[in-house]
Amino acid sequence: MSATIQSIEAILVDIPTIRPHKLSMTTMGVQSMVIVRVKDSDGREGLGEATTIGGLSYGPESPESIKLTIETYFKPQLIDQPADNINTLKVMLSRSTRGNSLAKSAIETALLDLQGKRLGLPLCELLGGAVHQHLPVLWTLASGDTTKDIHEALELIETRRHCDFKLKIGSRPLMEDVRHVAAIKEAVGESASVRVDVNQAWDESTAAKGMAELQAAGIDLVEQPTPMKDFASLARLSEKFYLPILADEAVADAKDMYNLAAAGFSGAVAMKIAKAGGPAAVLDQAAVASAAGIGLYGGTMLEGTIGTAASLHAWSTRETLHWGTEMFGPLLMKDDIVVRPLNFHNNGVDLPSGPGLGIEIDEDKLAVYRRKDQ
Ligand code: MUC
Ligand code: MG
Repeated sequence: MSATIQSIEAILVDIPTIRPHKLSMTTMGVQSMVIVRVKDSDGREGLGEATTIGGLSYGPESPESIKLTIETYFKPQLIDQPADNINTLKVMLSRSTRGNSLAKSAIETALLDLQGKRLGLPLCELLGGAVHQHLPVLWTLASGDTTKDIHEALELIETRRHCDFKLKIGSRPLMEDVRHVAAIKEAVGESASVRVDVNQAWDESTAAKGMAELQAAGIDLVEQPTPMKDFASLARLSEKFYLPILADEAVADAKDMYNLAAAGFSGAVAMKIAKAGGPAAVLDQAAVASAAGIGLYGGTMLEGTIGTAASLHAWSTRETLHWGTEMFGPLLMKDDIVVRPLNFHNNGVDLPSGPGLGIEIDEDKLAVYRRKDQ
């Protein structure tokens, strides 16, 4: 008889960031994660994570709403069900619950981790196997201060922790942002790739001017310049400039990817397990993007080690990640809640080994950082 699901816990965890992380819509000083623990009748445990950016400022799910969705709506459906038939469990949740892709992603991750532990296989092998064991990782410069960002970048290049950078812009007047970006590009030089993320802050005409300036400054990629639902503007801008666009907030799942490609968009997509509903679900989107000739990029919601590892297992199965990944989330936090942190080196990170995610919770650290009033 197969093992059944016996308990599900969703734990709020708050870890301060190493410095303020400034995006166009908010500045983060702490990262709040929802850590999911699913236990089966054989005593095994699967881990998952759902993490938002700045509570509700980035997207419609908050850490508190994710905990509530999982404990109040998902848990009663999942308890006593066979743990090994993940597809059937996912169909059940998608029939009963619209949206809530972050909560679904944490559950899919935990069920895959559990399955991997049961079978003695790494999560990537449940997805067909890893093509890569080491994945490139860029770093986001987002202190909001040009001199600090340059200092941070040069140190990271020197230690070979990162050679590519993403800058968060969009909250300041356009030409101020352009000067900030151009100064950083000039300081890091030709060998470093510099990209920007506007996080939807521009209208189309500001974006056209911004892209012309950024193209001239030697920037390699412009992420989500215009509002997420404005597919037509992304398609028009992608026709106008050779500087490519990375669609992020616009594309959550395979269907969005299909619609954006059908609207005439070319460029690349930031895949995120949180937007798509999990490390298996996101690969449907990757297949649509690849079929449409759209480049792949391993995106993050600034997850901790559990969500980052789940994403790495998914990205490792793709032949080509045209723009690499940004799976640096654990490095943005002052501390971690796992026994063995991920190994970041050589401008990238190693895919963790061992059954499932290959990640183990440090119970003492979890006790320190779990929110006290839950
Ligand atoms: C985003 O929109 O890309 C990912 C990296 C980062 O610095 O912020 C996130 C969100
Ligand atoms: Mg983005």
